[in-house]
Amino acid sequence: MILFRPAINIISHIKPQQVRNSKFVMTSVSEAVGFSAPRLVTKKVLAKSQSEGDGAVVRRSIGRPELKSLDPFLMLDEFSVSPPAGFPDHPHRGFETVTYMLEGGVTHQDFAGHKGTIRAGDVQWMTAGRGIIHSEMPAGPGAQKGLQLWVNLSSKDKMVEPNYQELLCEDIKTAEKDGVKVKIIAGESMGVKSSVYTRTPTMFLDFTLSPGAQMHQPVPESWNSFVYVLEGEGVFGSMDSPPVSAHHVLVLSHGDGMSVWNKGSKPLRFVLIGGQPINEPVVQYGPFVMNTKAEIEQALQDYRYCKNGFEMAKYWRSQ
Ligand code: FJE
Ligand code: FE
Repeated sequence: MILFRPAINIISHIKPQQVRNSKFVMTSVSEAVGFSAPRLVTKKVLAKSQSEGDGAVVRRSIGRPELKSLDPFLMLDEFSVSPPAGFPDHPHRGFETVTYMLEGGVTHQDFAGHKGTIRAGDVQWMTAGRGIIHSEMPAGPGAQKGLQLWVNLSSKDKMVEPNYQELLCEDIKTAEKDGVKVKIIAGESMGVKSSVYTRTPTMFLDFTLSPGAQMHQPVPESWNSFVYVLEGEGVFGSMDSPPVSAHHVLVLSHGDGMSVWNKGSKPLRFVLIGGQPINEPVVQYGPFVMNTKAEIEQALQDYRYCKNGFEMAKYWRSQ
């Protein structure tokens, strides 16, 4: 399969003047890379701070009223928790939570005795499946920061046994070329593959581009995808689009890949997340995400009476 072709579609709308003057344009057309159908930005939303859990602050991007969900994604929060704030004992059913630490650490404890701390650069990919009750609390003084993504599960996976995949920073594969660094949390970039198993096929890439750098990342054609900007400013989708700053989410159109340029003077850091749509009805009631209202009623009953996956809840409290 040929992933890269000369970017006729990208080059065509650039004036010759720009090509000569801009250091961001390749020196010859043969060096240019692009896609037969480049993904463009269809929606840009600022993730404003709000409070969540017990005194925690989150910038919600996916999941806010203007962007309720983007199949298979239910929520993306950029969170900051300082003691005594946190996310005390709460349940989940029917989806996965992916916690990726940016600064500091978060300690999690669950009702099955699973306990641990993830720190900057570590990721926890938790499949709640039929049920988890856990706490997620700051691991040290001051602000502990990260991203939490909720990935839906298809009806056949909603009631699977809960599972954890934990990757320490040093176990997360990276690739680097021409001023572009990428941490491959899920999926593949620059020929490097993550070992994380995603029940819902998902890509989760953390890119840092030096000033002047550009990159072109293939994304499976039919997947939904979005960018969340963490630091700096980036030009996404097409070369002549306006730069986008931190805390914005960009929904991308369908296509076979996305291009980015760092035309700023500071490093640009963003995550590119994509997933295969599940195309099933979604009924969400807080931390329970099922296909029907009846299944939500069932989840509430199971939680209340400690049944069907919530057995361990009977006497458990986090320490
Ligand atoms: C939750 C409210 C919540 N974003 N980011 C309601 F806050 C939560 C929840 C989180 C969460 C946890 C971390 Cl560590 C990071 C988060 C929301 O736990 F699950 C419901 N239902
Ligand atoms: Fe949780």
